[in-house]
Amino acid sequence: MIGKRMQDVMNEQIKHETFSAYLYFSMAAYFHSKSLDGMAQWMKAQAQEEFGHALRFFNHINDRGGLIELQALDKPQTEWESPIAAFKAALEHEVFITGKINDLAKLADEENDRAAGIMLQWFVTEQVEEEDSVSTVIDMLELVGDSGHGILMADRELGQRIAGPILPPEEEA
Ligand code: OFO
Repeated sequence: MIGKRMQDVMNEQIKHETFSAYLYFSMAAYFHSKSLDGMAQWMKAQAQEEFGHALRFFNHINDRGGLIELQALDKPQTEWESPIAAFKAALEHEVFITGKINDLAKLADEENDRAAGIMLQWFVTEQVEEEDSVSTVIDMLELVGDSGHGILMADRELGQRIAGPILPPEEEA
């Protein structure tokens, strides 16, 4: 059985992960409006991953007899100054999410909640990857600078990203 504090903070985390998806959909819409369809595709794949993250918390609360309570989402930002500004905002958001995961891991330790601790380990590793993949895009766009040709090449490259399943089949409840 999940403890009340862990249940409540995981419910909060469902909101944060779903907001991540919402924010990345908003960035995808921004990129489409600039005819950068590859970057839009990258963001849509990222948004889909975020739904998977929300679903992992949803399933964890449910599997442990807790109460799932969905919360209201804020409206995400809709415009950015440039493609690199959008990716920098995505990195800033991922750093925020990493902090939330670390807080959850700390709570799991404090409450001696081993089941949550094991589940959260996946997220600790995932956040390293999340920050790294956005940083790599930022590095690429910094190299390209203001070159229109370079931005189009980067757009083509980022459009190769394919969204995987929301959850791997073995984790679907
Ligand atoms: Fe869920 O990792 Fe990004 O936000």
